[in-house]
Amino acid sequence: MSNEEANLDEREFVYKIVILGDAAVGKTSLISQFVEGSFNEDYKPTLGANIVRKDVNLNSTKVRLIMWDLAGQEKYQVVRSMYFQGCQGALLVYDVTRYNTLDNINTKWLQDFKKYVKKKGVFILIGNKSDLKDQRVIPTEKGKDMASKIKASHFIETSAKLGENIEEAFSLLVQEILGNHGVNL
Ligand code: G3D
Ligand code: MG
Repeated sequence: MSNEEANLDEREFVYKIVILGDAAVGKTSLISQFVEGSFNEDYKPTLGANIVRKDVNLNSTKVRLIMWDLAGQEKYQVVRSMYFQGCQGALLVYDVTRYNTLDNINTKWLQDFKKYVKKKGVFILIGNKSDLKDQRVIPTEKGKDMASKIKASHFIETSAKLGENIEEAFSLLVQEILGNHGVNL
């Protein structure tokens, strides 16, 4: 096997993604579930952000994900440009038990993402806390409607508490980013 072929077999990519959504929708919980045992975070107080790394393998493609998670929403206002710098994708997260968290996806979080991430930014919509069946106020259909309205690449409901659909959610975003960069799996 030539060197070139060897390289093709072991491609490595590094992508920065941001997790966006109102306070307490479950952003940090989603990351903790996804990263599991190898939880590895680096809190940047000046940015008000946790930066968490995870390596994922899709077929023979290695992707190092650098996930930026807001720690306290107030600092975000002043450091938005840093937060979004070099970002290739976003998880837009709302809480199925609180209507205003879905409204804010379109009016707040997506507006920021579009403003600061000009080219090649992909995003998926996540309705979290699907395990809280009695407290749910946003039906699945409403989430789907919002996803098509804002042209999200995908829509998925998750439970960070039970660990449901977490791998799937991150994997959908990674595949979308790879596709967006012309990488065929
Ligand atoms: P944030 O990072 O978006 O601010 P967190 O949100 O991850 O800190 O979660 C906020 C609260 O929601 C936490 O509860 C957390 O346990 C809970 N939570 C997150 N995801 C889920 C979920 O899928 N289901 C349920 N039932 N709860 C969830 P506390 O009580 O620690 O504040
Ligand atoms: Mg958090």
